[in-house]
Amino acid sequence: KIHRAMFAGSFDPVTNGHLDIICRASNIFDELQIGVLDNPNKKGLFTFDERVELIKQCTGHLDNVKVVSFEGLLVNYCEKHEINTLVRGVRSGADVEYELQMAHMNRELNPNIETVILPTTTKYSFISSSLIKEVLTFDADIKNLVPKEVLEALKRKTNRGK
Ligand code: COD
Repeated sequence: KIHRAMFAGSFDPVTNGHLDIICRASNIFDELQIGVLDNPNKKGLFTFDERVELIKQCTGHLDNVKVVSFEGLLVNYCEKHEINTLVRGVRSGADVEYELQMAHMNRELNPNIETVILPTTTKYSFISSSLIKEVLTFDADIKNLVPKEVLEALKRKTNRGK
């Protein structure tokens, strides 16, 4: 039986924290799908296509990783595509609270799909897409926080950064 897992998010944009979870999860499961939420009502900095493209560029070296889009309930997508595990990353106690609530809800919606929570690598524990966008508006140096493709894309999009 193939053990397929899903790491879902908005990834606006993908960071070194996300990538760390992606690399580690790809070592655990046969196949890891990165599910990018396609929500036309939520306008991010990057368009849906740009977010997908950036993740593809940063994960091209990982053979068993596939980038996909989903809309609607995540567990419905997973059931349809024979994915039985949801991977989530946690950085802090606050993340744990939020992730537990999501895990319980997803289990209520589909008891056959388990959530596996990976703790962040310490050096990435303060990184979030939203904080990166915030500090960039003040021209902060974020080269250690995002993959180089994302750094270039952020500079192009915002005309900011070092
Ligand atoms: N280190 C480790 N992990 C990290 C880091 C870091 N520095 N930064 C982020 N992460 C983890 C997050 O904790 C999360 O697990 C994952 O990376 C993705 O993060 P985001 O912020 O890009 O995405 P989220 O958490 O906003 O994504 C939420 C979903 C889109 C998955 C969720 O809203 C969803 O499933 N929506 C579809 C509708 C649905 O099914 N809703 C019911 C949910 S119970």
